[in-house]
Amino acid sequence: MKLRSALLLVPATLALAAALLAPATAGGATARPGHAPTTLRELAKQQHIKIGSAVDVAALAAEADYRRVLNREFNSITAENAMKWESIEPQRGVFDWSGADAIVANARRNHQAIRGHTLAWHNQLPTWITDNEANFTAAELRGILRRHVMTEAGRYRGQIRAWDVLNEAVADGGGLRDTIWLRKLGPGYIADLFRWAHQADPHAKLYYNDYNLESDQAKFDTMFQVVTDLLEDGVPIHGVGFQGHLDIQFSFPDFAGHMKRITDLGLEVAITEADVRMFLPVTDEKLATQASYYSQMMSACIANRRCTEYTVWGYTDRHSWVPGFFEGQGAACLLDENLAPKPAYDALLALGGKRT
Ligand code: 9MR
Repeated sequence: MKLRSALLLVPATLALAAALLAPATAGGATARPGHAPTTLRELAKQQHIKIGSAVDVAALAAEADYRRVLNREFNSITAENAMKWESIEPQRGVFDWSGADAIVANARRNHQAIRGHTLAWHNQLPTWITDNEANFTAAELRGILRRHVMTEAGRYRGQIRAWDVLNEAVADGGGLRDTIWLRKLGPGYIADLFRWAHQADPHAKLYYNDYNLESDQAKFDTMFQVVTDLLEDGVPIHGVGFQGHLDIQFSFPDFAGHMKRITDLGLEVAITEADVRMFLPVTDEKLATQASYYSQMMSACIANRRCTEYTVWGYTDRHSWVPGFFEGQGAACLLDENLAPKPAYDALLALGGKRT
């Protein structure tokens, strides 16, 4: 298989990659050199973190090579779309758990932790909700949201390591995002969500998850205030997910510093949706920058003892959301369309060693 044969080339490049990339670690808590891992799963074990990937449920069912590499490389998974509201309850009261169940079953067979994504979001809601916003009373909509959280988190009770309870509720540039939930229920919906999720699955770690927290200071500040208020009110929140959708045209943002602000509160952090996009065509130089960004995100996680997980938003360019959302951009994943590892993959393996 392509990946296996390509892996034989890794040791030759390891020393160079390590020399180039490892020193980027913030705070001096760099991984010590040690036994070089040959898979991300091995790296995860050495560093005592979960290394995960978002899973495309159609590819999981249809592509044996996709499945094989997913299960070999990752000890955690997130459903890319299959656990979102529009997927599981497309019509009111009509549930379709097939995709989510298939992902959970595959993860359990392969001893992978599961990140639940996501209980409350403003995107990928079923039309029976979005089309009826004006018709629902606040009490009715609150009941619908509560029942959704209790049903979904309850179904997978005990099987989910961490839930993205609330996704992207802060606006770009700061302030709470104007969503159906905020408009109809007011800001109190946030605490409600976490309390309901905790009731439904008391052992799951409950996260707030968002993008650009490391680069949009006003957005970070609003999130920080929300999280601090929740903690002061005794609401069960355990972590903040930094999605990590990066673009090599921008400089590498301060993950370590922003993650530390959160972990200083006693919370966990995780990189939950890492990918690093570029304008096509791909060049060696762009791939080197991409490798450095993936590696620096991992280093920031390894350096922070409360960073529990590093999940990529798809591991192969064969299945990536990027080309469909950013015109002219792509090649954002660790492996190419043929599942051959890119320099970014080697750069992550080069961080192998003992966690200090
Ligand atoms: O990768 C997901 C893509 O297939 C969907 O079409 C898209 C719809 O908004 O959502 C993508 O996943 C998003 C994730 O759920 C939340 N953070 C941003 C991700 C990329 O858009």
